Amino acid sequence: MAKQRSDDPHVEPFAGPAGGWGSVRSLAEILPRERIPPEALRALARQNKPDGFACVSCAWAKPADPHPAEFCEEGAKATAWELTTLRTTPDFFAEHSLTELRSWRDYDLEQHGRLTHPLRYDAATDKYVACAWEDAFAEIGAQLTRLDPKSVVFYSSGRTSLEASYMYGLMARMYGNQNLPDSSNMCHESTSVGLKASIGVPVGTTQLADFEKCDAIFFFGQNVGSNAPRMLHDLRSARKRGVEIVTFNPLRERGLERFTDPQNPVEMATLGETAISTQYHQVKAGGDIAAMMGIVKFLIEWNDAAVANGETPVLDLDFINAHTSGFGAFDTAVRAARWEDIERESGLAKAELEESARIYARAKAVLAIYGMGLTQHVKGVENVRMVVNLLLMRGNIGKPGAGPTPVRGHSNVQGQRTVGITEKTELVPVEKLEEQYGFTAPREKGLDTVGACRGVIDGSVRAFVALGGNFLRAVPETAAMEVAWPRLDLSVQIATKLNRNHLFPGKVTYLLPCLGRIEEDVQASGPQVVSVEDSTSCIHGSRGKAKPASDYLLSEPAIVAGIARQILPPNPKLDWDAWVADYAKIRDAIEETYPDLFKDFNKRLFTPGGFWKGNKASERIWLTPSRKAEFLPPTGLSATGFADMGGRYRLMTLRSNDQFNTTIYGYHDRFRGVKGTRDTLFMHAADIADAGLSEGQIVALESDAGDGKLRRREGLIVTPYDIPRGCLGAYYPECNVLMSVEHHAETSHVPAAKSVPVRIAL
Ligand SMILES: Nc1nc2c(c(=O)[nH]1)N[C@H]1C(S)=C(S)[C@@H](COP(=O)(O)OP(=O)(O)OC[C@H]3O[C@@H](n4cnc5c(=O)[nH]c(N)nc54)[C@H](O)[C@@H]3O)O[C@H]1N2
Ligand SMILES: Nc1nc2c(c(=O)[nH]1)N[C@H]1C(S)=C(S)[C@@H](COP(=O)(O)OP(=O)(O)OC[C@H]3O[C@@H](n4cnc5c(=O)[nH]c(N)nc54)[C@H](O)[C@@H]3O)O[C@H]1N2
Ligand SMILES: [Mo]
Repeated sequence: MAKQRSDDPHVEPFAGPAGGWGSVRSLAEILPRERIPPEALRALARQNKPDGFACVSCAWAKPADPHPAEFCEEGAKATAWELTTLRTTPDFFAEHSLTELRSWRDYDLEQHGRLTHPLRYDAATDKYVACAWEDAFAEIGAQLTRLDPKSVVFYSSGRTSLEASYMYGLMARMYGNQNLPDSSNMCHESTSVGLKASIGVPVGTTQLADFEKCDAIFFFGQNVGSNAPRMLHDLRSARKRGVEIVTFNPLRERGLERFTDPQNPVEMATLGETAISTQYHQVKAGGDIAAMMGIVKFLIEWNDAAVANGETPVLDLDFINAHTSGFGAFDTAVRAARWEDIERESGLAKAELEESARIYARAKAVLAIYGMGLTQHVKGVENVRMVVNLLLMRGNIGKPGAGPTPVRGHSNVQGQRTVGITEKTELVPVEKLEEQYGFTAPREKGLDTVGACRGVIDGSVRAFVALGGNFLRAVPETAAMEVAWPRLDLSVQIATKLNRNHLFPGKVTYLLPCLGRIEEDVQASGPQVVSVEDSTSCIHGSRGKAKPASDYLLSEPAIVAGIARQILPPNPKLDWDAWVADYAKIRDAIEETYPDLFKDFNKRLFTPGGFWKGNKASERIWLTPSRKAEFLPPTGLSATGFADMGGRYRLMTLRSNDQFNTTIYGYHDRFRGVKGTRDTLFMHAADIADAGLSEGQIVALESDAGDGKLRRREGLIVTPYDIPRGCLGAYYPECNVLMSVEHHAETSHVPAAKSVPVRIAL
């Protein structure tokens, strides 16, 4: 039986800061729940330290000079989640059929602890049963060999190491496809596409040291207190230096307002706290292009006046002339934009935008930090390119303290892309791989996440292999996907804990348990290390030391090799066994493929703070077709991609403070004051009144995608909240059922999870 949800769900304002005693208390609840013995806590102390393990939570940079305990509440939760002493054993599966488990909540599925044995689904009993690794590999191999490679998808989630990712991408290409969607397709792909087009690199240009040199930070759509809490240290020191932090977010997120450093005894003892944002603008969901348009409109106006009066120009005209292209068209578009449209689309008053523009115009070096609030929109790529437009106006790229700073999600999601997890041929040195391994690599574009979903639904995808993640729960269109999944010929899931995707079997189904990054990984040559790339392009070694959760676990590289050996002919140029025996050899192979990025990879692995793989845009070398940084006028002011109309709302699907993506740690969202439920529907009080609803009323949402399909989510509790009118907030992944797979960002195909058109139904 599924456990009952904690009683008395309610919402009350949270008065405390981010961090502080609240985060310490939150940990004190988690460690006993995961039955973590005190000695395991030592693992926490080694997190993000040279020769320790790279935290399995977020991708934020890890400083060379770490704090005494370089971990945060969220990192500690993620560590505890992996180190838990609870186990999901074959006995558990003997007791519970998949039909029964499908009625459980995400939380309860994972709360049984780590998977211990390789499992095969038995359709006769509707249960998973333990099997031998060699049998699993043999049958997976037989299935994949029989299928058309174009009908097979190799998904990966961004926690997987550089070593396993490189092997996985190579295996797919040698097998015959680049159907390599990853979690990045649902996340920062708008960054990868947008920044590449604008400045020639797919990643941010800044590093931690830039936080010490900036004098203003513009912060868009990232909930730092919950999703990258270690960055609060960097923001706090910037504030203490007097740096202005201008935030754009529909919600007043606590981490962006105030922070108490839980590792600072004085702040903790005195209940001191640092105010983070100096300006807070509650922009409408999808209103950032309009807001930035307002700012640049002021800059142009002030520049005109300065030039006319013979004063120093407000724009960095030398930079614009020497380094950029397209300014003329952009300038024309900005002058043509009307204030009434800007105010309506952003939801912000001209005077507010003027205040932000003043700060921008005064600052010599500006960081623009952003997250899912920009990328997960139909115009997500334009959002990113508008950030670049704003930065280029005053030369804020390629100088100390300035530049676009996308906050990546999973701890190695950026790195996976670096080493070949992509469906796009142009992002991979295919000729180099062909020469290195003696094969012909596919050139046909592979499936991304949206393509894979369409293929599962229309039946053209026949097999799905997942290296981590919870694809079926994280994607849009979850109801249709759950119906279609059992039609797959083969479903293979490589995972650490049971999740909802595992409960939907294909005709042949394996659930393969792997080591987590915190665990000791001993191979023929001895204990191994792996590596990850953080948000600032720094690469870190990671040494797991905890005792593995079970003797039957294999490492991710060993599992990939186990499959590869079955589906690929013997190759004198590639010895999978030798790679698994000694991961240093995989790193040598990575270095051979990417000599510029990974020079002396093995030697530099444990460089304090990581080693930087370099970034041409940060040197003002623009790898775009024009060899300049590109201004791009937006095609409109709204990022939502749909028209407003009566009864239609913009739904933002959000993370709470108590989850890591589809992993639900608990039912509280401390900073937003939510206790005991994830069924909250955040709504403006005036909208509640206008819609004739009342606080606490239970409603349904229906998607308003206009494609004739009914998508519905029941049981949401109407909750008055400080949120712009016309916008709603509710939690991901529970509301993914409302999302159409066709409602995604143009060109990057990131599902538009931050403005889902919905109506309220009773
Ligand atoms: N503890 C923890 N850490 C995590 C994760 C986790 O789930 N839990 N997930 C990891 C992953 S994979 C990722 S991608 C990141 C995600 O981290 P974030 O990028 O912070 O993602 P979200 O929590 O989805 O919320 C984004 C923020 O955008 C705001 N927002 C929504 N719509 C808009 C808009 O139109 N404009 C603006 N300006 N803001 C908007 C929301 O109010 C919210 O504060 O975190 C990573 N780290
Ligand atoms: N509506 C809506 N949808 C969204 C989002 C949103 O904001 N709103 N955010 C999107 C984003 S940004 C992302 S990144 C995706 C996340 O999509 P995914 O990355 O696919 O999902 P996760 O929840 O991170 O995956 C959790 C599972 O990973 C497995 N796992 C954990 N650690 C390991 C490991 O070390 N190895 C292996 N092999 N498996 C492991 C566990 O079994 C766990 O259940 O969701 C996207 N979906
Ligand atoms: Mo993400």
